[in-house]
Amino acid sequence: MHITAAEIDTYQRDGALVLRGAFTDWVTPLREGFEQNLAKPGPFAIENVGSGERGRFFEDYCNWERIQPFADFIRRSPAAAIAGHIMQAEAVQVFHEHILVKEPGTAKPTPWHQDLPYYCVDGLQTASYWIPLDPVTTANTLRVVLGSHRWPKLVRPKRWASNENFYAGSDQFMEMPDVDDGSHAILIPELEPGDAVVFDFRTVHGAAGNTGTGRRRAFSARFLGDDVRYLERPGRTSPPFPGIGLANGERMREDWFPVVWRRDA
Ligand SMILES: O=C(O)CCC(=O)C(=O)O
Repeated sequence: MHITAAEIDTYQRDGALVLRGAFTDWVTPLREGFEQNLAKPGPFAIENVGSGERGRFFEDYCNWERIQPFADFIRRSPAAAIAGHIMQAEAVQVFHEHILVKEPGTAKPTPWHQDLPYYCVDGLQTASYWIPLDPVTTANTLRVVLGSHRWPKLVRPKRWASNENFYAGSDQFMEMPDVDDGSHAILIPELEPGDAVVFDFRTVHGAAGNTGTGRRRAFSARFLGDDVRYLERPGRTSPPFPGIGLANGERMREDWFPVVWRRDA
């Protein structure tokens, strides 16, 4: 897929870009990957809806090496190359994949957040894909606050299930401002399966619940550019990567986070 200079500019300016039809051929294999993942969740799987509430909001991540369709997507789809171009990077490492399943009748929203504060990395060249595997409308799609990747401070991360602070006692973050008051440009795209929103790890995003009648499955692949380095956070990160063995400022180890694309010389 050819990425234009205008699309690169949009990504740099807005911290997000919509790619229509970019991964249509990957919808069937990724759905098969979801079935494998749901049948055998990994050690970090999360249920965000308690037993007293309606619906199910399931997440899992870091399973791509054991789920062939996910590994194929990361290594063989155009995702890494597109990420490299829009991040203006020379090489791209995979960080991890993430699946998010909201079953019909789930009121639980995904709260506004940035991904970077949950992660054990820092850097300006980052890209996360959000690829719906079911059609989404303005009622249940991803919502993105345009330009929020340039906010001067990171937003305090919270636990989605309980809204508690993700880290104990840290003053380096600001509280999430009110962005629902009309003061911010918010992208709320209707999408078909295989379309994508790609966004910077610092871009604020969220989603409503899924109160309709169909499932809402979204696949995410997350990529790192040249300037990304390991950063120890004030507690266990999400994903946690136990035993990573890196010190602050080190490049992410290539045996865990392989280089999946390089710019042609
Ligand atoms: O799918 C959702 O509800 C939220 C997705 C998200 O937060 C992410 O991909 O980082």
